[in-house]
Amino acid sequence: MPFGEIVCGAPGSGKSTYCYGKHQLFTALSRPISIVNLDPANDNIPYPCAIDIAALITLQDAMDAHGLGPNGGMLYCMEYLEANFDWLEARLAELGPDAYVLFDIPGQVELSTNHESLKRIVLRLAKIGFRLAAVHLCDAHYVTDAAKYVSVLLLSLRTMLQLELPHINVLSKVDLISQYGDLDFNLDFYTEVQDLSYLENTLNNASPRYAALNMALVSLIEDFSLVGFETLAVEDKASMLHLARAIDRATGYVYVPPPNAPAPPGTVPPPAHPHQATPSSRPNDYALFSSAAGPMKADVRDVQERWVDAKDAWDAYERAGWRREGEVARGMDAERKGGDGSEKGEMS
Ligand SMILES: Nc1nc2c(ncn2[C@@H]2O[C@H](COP(=O)(O)OP(=O)(O)OP(=O)(O)O)[C@@H](O)[C@H]2O)c(=O)[nH]1
Ligand SMILES: [Mg+2]
Repeated sequence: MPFGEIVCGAPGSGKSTYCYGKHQLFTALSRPISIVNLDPANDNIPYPCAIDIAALITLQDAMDAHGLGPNGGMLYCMEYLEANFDWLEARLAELGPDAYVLFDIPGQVELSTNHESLKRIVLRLAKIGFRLAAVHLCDAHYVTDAAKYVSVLLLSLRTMLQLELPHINVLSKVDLISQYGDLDFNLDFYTEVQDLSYLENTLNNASPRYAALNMALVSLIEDFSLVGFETLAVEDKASMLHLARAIDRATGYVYVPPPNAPAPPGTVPPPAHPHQATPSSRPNDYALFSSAAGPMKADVRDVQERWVDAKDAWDAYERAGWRREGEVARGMDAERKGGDGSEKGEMS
């Protein structure tokens, strides 16, 4: 059964970078992954692209053929893709039944909030067997301003209601958040969408005229308590792994490594003879149920410490770690080459 993610979000929220980061991570983990670019305006695709909408239609084609501007052209491209869904279906079928597919969606938000084509494409993907989650990226800098945070909450809620998929909202580029000044509250206030009445003062100060309306919107979001956020710093492996796990839980994806895959660190090796097994042995502890139902390890307080409270100290600590790794690698390289700089043969 193929699984996948609809990677959506406002322009520049980090969708293509996330797809590329996930491709690198999953390739290193030997997990299957393919990326489908559905953004006809994506000229510089950073990742290896399994299927590219440009092979069907480009934004320029749509604009030239119908005298449309870039935004109208984008909507036309999505409608054209919907009308030619069998083109996409045939190419997806080539990826095989066990494919894990990221769909990189254009940043035009009406595609995921009120235009019907993307929704119908998603429905048809579900019909051909895809188990999908929507991964909705929002730039983390919006949480530094109460009014922008309210608009992000509304956008996330609207996207959720439109796509009707298991939904993960993500505050992307959290590594940059400290650049935008101090947060009024800790990060968990924003990610868990805690008591939003605390935003009242700031909202009142920003636009006193619409304070009551803002508070009505806020209480609507609170009443349904549907919105929450994960965080993402795409260069940070722990952050990517945490998000991947949250998405796996949402789709019900369980990765069982192939029999010849190297076991991850900490796995208890199987006994040499079956009769030597002791009750404390935990063979295959990285497989099915431990990955599906195990606890989520990372905590948003760790994210707060890493990227807000002690960012400089953590950056310095990581840099020192990379330097040490580099020195070790260089030392091993020099040893392998020998004193005269020539490669030592295996047999010498
Ligand atoms: N520091 C930092 N920068 C990021 C991160 N994710 C993305 N970026 C940067 O954000 C910018 C926009 O990223 P893209 O991946 O092109 O965003 P997009 O959502 O695909 O944009 P559109 O396709 O135009 O809608 C790029 O300069 C990325 O390098 C992140 O986690 N941390
Ligand atoms: Mg993009």
